[in-house]
Amino acid sequence: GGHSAEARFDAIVIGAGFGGIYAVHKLRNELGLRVRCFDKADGVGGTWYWNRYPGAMSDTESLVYRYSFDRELAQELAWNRRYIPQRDILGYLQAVVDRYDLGKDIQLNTTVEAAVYDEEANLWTVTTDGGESFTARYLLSALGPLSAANFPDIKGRDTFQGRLVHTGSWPDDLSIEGKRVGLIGTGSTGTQFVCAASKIAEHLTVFQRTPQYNVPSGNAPVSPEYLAEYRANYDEIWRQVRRSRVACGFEESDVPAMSVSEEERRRVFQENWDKGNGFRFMFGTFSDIATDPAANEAAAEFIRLKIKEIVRDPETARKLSPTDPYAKRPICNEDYYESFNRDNVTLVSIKENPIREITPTGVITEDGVEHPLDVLVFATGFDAVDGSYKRMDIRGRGGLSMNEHWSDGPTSYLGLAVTGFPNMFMILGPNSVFSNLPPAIETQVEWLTELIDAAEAAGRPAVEAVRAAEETWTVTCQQSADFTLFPKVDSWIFGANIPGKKNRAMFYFGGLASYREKLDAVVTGGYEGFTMQ
Ligand code: FAD
Ligand code: NA7
Repeated sequence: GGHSAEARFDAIVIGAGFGGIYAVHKLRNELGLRVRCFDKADGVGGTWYWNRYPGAMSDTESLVYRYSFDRELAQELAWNRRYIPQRDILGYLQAVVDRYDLGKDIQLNTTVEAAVYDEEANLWTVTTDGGESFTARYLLSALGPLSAANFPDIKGRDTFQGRLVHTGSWPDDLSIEGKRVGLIGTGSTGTQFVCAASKIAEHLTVFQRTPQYNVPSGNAPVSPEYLAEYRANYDEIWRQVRRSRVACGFEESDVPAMSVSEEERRRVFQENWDKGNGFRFMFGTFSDIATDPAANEAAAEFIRLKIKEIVRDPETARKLSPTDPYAKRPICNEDYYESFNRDNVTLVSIKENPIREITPTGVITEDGVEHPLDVLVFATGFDAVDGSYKRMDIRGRGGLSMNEHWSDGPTSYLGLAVTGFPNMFMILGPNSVFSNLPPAIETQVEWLTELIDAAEAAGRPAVEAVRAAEETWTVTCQQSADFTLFPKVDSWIFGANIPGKKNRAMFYFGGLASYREKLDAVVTGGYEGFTMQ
C-alpha cells in the first residue's frame, strides 16, 4: 500500500538483456507507455554482461546474432570476424540502449524479489531487494533462459583457497595468465574456455564428465566484401532466417542422410566440417541428423574419426569421444580437439576417475592424484529456462504461486503466458522455440507489443491464457521433442543437469518458421487461447 505516483508504471520489464532491451524500446518508444526495467546487474546486456570468461563468444554467426529491426544501424555496423566475442556483443547492446535512449528507464543493481497480481485492480506489484515497490498493468519477464547459475556443491568446494569462479559471473579482476587452472564442465562454455585458456594458462586441467561432439566453428576474419554483401542482402537474409527452423542464417538441408551413398555422406560432412558451425553441421548437412538414429550415428561416427585423427594421444582421444547420440545443443569451436595436443593441457575423465574432493590447494581424484590449482573454474551451466523464475516469488490469481503452478515442470501457452497470471508475459519463457535466440526474441517481443496495443485499445482488460490452450501447447512441445533424438540424452534442454529437476521438454522443436505461423494464427483467430476480461 501507499505507493507514490512515481512508482506507478504502465509496464514493468524484468531483465535487460536482448529481450528486455527490445521490450523497453517497443513499449515505450512505439506504444508510448510508461515503462521501468529492472536488472540485478550493474550494466545492461544480460548474458553478455555476466559471461566474461576467456573465450566467451556467441557461436551463432555474427550476421544473425543481433537484432534485425534496425536496418539503419545495420548499415553502420561492422565486425571483424565470423563470430562475435562477448565484449563486442556487450558493446553492441549498450549502443542500442544509447541509440534509443533507454538507459533512463532501466534501473540497475536491482533484483526483483516478488511480483504479485491484484485481481481487483488488475495491477501487478513488484518488490525489489532494496525494499521498493512498483505497480504496473503489464509485467514482462525477460529473465533469461540461461541466467541462473548451476553451482554444484562438490565435496570440499568451499575450502578452496585459490580463486573459485563460475563462468556465468566471471570477475573483471581475474587473470589466468601464468596460472594453474582447473576446469569442471565441457559444454558450450567449458569448451570455449579450453580453447582460450590453453593459450594463456601455465597449466590447464580439464575435468570432463560427459564428452560432447565438437565441430570446427570456421572462425576467421571477414572481408569488407562480406560485410557489403550483408548490407546489400539484409532483407533477404532476415527473411530467410524467419522462414527457417533454427534461424542461424544458412539453408537447412531437406535431404535424408541415408538417401545418399556413404561416399556422398562423407563428402557432405567434410564440406560442412570445413565450412564450420555446430548448427550447420547438425541441420545443414542432412535433414534428419537430429531425428533418425542411423543418420545421427553417421554424423557421430564422422566426428569420432576426426577426434582420432586430430588428438595425438590415443587415450586422450578415447576419453574425448562421445558414445551417446549426437543430440544436445550442437557446439563448435575454433580448435577444441587440437587444444589437447598441447603440453600444458591435461584431460581427466571424472566418469572413470571421479573427483574425490576439492581441497584448499586443488582437486584430488579417486586415483589419489592431487591436481594443484590456483584457479578453479566451474563451467557447470545453468538451471535453465525456469531457473530464474524459481528464484522469485510470482503470484497470480488467488495468490497462486508460479512455483506451485510449475510443480510438475514449467509450462506455458506459446512460451509467452501462463494460466492464472493475467497480463504477465514472458520473453523466452518455458516452451519457447528452440533456435538461434535473437530472432526468437524479436518474434515474441513484436507479437507481445501488438497484443498489448490491442489490449490498450480494448479498454485494458486482463489478458489471460486459457488452461486448455496451455495444456495443448505443452503436449505439442513434448511431441515436437519426442520426434527428435534430443530426449535420448541428458542435457539442460530437459532439465536433466539439475539434480531433482523434473525431466521434460522446455522448448518447442518445430522451428522458428512454424512457431511464427502459430503466433499469426492465434492473432487471426482473435487471440485464440486467450481471454480478455
Ligand atoms: P539474458 O541475456 O539472460 O538477460 C536476463 C537478465 O535478467 C539478466 O541480466 C539477469 O541479471 C536479469 N534477471 C534475472 N532475474 C532477475 C531478477 N529477479 N531481478 C532482476 N533482474 C533479473 N544464444 C544463441 O542464440 N546463440 C549463441 O551463440 C549463444 N551463446 C551463448 C553463450 C553463453 C555463454 C550463454 C550463457 C548463453 C548463450 N546464448 C546463445 C543464449 C543467450 O542467453 C541468448 O541468446 C540471449 O542473450 C538471451 O537474452 P535474454 O534477454 O532473454 O536473457
Ligand atoms: P552445459 O551445456 O549445461 O554444460 C555444463 C557442463 O558441466 C557439462 O559438461 C556437465 O557435465 C558439467 N557438469 C555439470 N554439473 C557437474 C558436476 N556436478 N560435476 C561435474 N561436471 C558437471 O552448460 P554451458 O554453460 O556449457 O552451456 C549452456 C548453454 O549456454 C549453451 O547451450 C549455450 O547456449 C550457452 P554433464 O554433461 O552433465 O555430464
